[in-house]
Amino acid sequence: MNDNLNANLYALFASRFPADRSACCIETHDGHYYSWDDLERASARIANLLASLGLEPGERVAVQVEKSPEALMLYLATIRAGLVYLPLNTAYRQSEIDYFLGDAEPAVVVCSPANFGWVAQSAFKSGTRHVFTLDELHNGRNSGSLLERAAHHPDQFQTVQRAGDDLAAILYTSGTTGRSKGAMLTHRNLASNAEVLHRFWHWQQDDVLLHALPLFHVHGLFVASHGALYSGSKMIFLPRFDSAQVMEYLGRSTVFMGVPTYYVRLLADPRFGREACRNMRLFISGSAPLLTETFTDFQSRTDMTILERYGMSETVMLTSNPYDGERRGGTVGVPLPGVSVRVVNAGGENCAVGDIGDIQVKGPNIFPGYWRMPEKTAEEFTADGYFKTGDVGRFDHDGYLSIVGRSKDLIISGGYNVYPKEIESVIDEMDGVAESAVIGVPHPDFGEAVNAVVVLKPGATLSESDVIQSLKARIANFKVPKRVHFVPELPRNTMGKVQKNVLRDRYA
Ligand code: MCA
Ligand code: AMP
Repeated sequence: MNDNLNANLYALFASRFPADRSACCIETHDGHYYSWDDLERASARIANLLASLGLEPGERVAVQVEKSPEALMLYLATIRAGLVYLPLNTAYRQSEIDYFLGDAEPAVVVCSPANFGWVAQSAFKSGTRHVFTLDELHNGRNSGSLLERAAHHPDQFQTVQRAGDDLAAILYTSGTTGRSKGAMLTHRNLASNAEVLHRFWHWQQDDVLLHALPLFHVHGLFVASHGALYSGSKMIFLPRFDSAQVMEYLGRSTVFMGVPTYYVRLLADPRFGREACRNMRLFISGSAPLLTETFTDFQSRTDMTILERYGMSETVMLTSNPYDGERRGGTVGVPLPGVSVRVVNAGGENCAVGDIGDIQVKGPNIFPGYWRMPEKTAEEFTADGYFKTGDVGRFDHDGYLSIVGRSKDLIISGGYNVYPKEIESVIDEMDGVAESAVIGVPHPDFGEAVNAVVVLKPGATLSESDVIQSLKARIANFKVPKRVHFVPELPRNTMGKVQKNVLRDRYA
């Protein structure tokens, strides 16, 4: 089959890797170098291993591992083999993993050795046939690790033929009501966004991306690494964001992407300024609102302007401030080429310039729906095919979009989404709790911090630390409230609905 006709995302990337495959593709913080050739061969070996398991195209490979070049190779191998990649936040605990694996029913699960026992248990319960660790030692041995097994397979692999609308990945996003939903993303969704961002942000092959984001979300995986893979540019991989380490590498990098917390933390270091950024071409921010204060502080400290963009797991990137034109603070820029963005009123009509309404979007990057949730999917699209983002915004006269709020009850803490409903359900199950409300309050580092407001049953003696400790055992740490406030009753409106705005004002 002609590879040019193959809509497999990997085939697209491979067609754009540098001619010199011995060039450096990934450099790690601990001094390891991987060439493009290494990337191709390692992903071929893993793809061969996956193929040898007799999986059908479209089966899921769920992955909860620490960030590493090998994790990226596993992602690429999954795509190459025609399988569907399901990345999982390393902070997720057992009850969260139980749900994701039960819902997605992956054929393969890859986890870290420290979690092997409970993840394997959860995986086999959900019908998973194969559980691996990636390459780390397990009980002092590395037998059974995916990479060790893959080493016995050939380093050439014919990328599996896929159509544009075949699934490439599923990303779980929490729901305002009920459980998390798996946003299905196709090869076309991801390819179209990579192409558009490549042009819009003026990626060049000699760019060097300083990669400090996690690899299990859209930002680190589909925006950052896809940008570098598509333009054949080198990446410097840091295991996590650390401002001192980022500064150490900025002098050798040209592009950096982060959530607003990264910029707040860089600016908190007095050494950060023009000199540190002398080699840099582009700083991009997204995943949460960038405060105007951070935007202007950054400008005055570095003489550079952060480019803010906006996206979602369901849609990848939607809007961006321009590369050449004015980057306007407090806005997320203009719709990307090929993406249609509209702001509508309660009646579904387009709002006038400056008027606030619901943001709806359409384009080749918009997901086809939620995994095994056709009714939920139907609810989230309009009759004319626009996806309802749940974000609220307005356009200005020059076509720049500002996000002014959310119609969905969502907290974004340090770039991670937290859905109050999920945390409230876990708190409400605790002995002694009558009811609870979870809110986001402004936080200097995380943008918003999760706070819980709890009403106890008569006679109950739970303390703030009891609630926090109990939550830490059950949910990912970034979702755990930083503060728990006890009140005799929750404020309600005449309809009986909890007035979260009153609580937000009280605890801000
Ligand atoms: C860690 N902690 C947090 C967060 N991260 N608390 C609230 N919010 C957070 N985001 C807590 C831990 O539970 C721990 O608490 C304490 O902080 C220290 O943990 P540590 O791991 O050391 O924190 P850190 O390394 O400083 O991490 C903070 C971080 C990280 C660097 C801001 O959260 C991060 O990299 N965030 C980026 C998220 C991201 O990639 N989002 C993109 C989503 P304790 O001590 O009590 O245990 S993709 C997306 O949104 C869309 C599509 C888009 O537009 O991009
Ligand atoms: P996720 O569900 O993780 O894909 O997060 C998507 C949500 O993050 C969007 O619906 C927005 O609410 C928010 N978001 C992403 N980028 C920005 C931004 N630049 N400014 C404000 N909110 C953003």
